[in-house]
Amino acid sequence: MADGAAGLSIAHVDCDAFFAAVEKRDRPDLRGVPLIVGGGRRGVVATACYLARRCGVRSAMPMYRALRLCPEARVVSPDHPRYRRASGEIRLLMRSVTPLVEAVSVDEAYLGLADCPAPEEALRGLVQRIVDEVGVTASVGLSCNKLLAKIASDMDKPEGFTVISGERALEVLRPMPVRRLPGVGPAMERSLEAAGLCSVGEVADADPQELFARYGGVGLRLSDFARGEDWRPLVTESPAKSVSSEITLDRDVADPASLQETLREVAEDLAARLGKAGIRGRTMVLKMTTSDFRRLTRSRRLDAPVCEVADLLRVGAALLASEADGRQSYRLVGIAVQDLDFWAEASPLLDLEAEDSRQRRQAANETACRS
Ligand code: TTP
Ligand code: MG
Repeated sequence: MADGAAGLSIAHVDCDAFFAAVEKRDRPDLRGVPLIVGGGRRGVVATACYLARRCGVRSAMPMYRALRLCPEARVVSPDHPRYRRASGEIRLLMRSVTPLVEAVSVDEAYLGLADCPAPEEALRGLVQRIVDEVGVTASVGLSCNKLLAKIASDMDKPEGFTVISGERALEVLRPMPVRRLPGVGPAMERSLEAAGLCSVGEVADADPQELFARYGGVGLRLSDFARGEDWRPLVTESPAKSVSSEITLDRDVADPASLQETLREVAEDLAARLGKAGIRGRTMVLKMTTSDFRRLTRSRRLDAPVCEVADLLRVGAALLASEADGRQSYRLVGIAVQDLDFWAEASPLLDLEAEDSRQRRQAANETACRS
């Protein structure tokens, strides 16, 4: 069949301010006002509507800072079951366009449209159905590979519809800052900038051998990306087996109350990742490392799959209580969920099996001060 229209074979669809959009859909009193979804004990912004973003509010920002930037904002706590339902409905609508849907997170997916005779028309129809039938808006990027499709969907948010043809790719990419390329986080960005590579065009012009010498395979991939080349296929099934989060304490802790406090942080982090990825798990595993580096795991099979912080904490706390007796000290606390239930079919791109290990600056007493 046709290779899409003029090679426009991959779309990236990403809902706009997703959690906030579902809230505004369900609560008319929240419409027309700046809205922040988030909070919880650690108090970070999950997302903000575009009105609140005008004041500078962003995902992952501490709530106190967000409210300083936008004092008139309304704040609501996340309600994941409602977001999951909307996510599932959107996924079904996507599947009515093509069976080739790679879900990247709860509100975002790539669609393979190589066999679609009129991809642009099909996508405009999809966006309209998402508005009419689910009640939220989405932005679309259509191009010839994943890299360009994702960049395109982000270019004109919210309610954007951006097509980047192969011919236009370099013109669009070259002026962008390097952090727009997949895989460039803050550390990589600093390193590239220190080497004088601030824009995508500068990376494209750099000698690939030098990038390889400096960054290994990642450097070569960046070089490809910077020239608009991306051969990653669509992956419509996820191999992820477990999702976990853990905290390495920077000094050993024996006090059960302090360990429970650490567990709470781990549970909040894991719940946020599960919520974003659209995953639940039916088995929970507590992982601990003792001060003498023995690793131990305790698991429990549950009656129903879980992803909410309250459930993770309830089961995790019970497992921890049977382990931490106040005498043994520990250097790491983590939890994982297994037997995954992919209500939003997360993508392996999220690297879910990679353990999210964070170093704590202070041990449990600092946690107590912050709470
Ligand atoms: P995103 O698609 O990254 O953000 P968004 O849909 O809110 O806004 P945008 O218009 O820029 O796409 O994430 C989808 C949802 O995932 C988001 O609504 C809330 C949740 N989320 C978090 O809980 N924490 C985070 O740090 C991020 C980035 C998202
Ligand atoms: Mg989104």
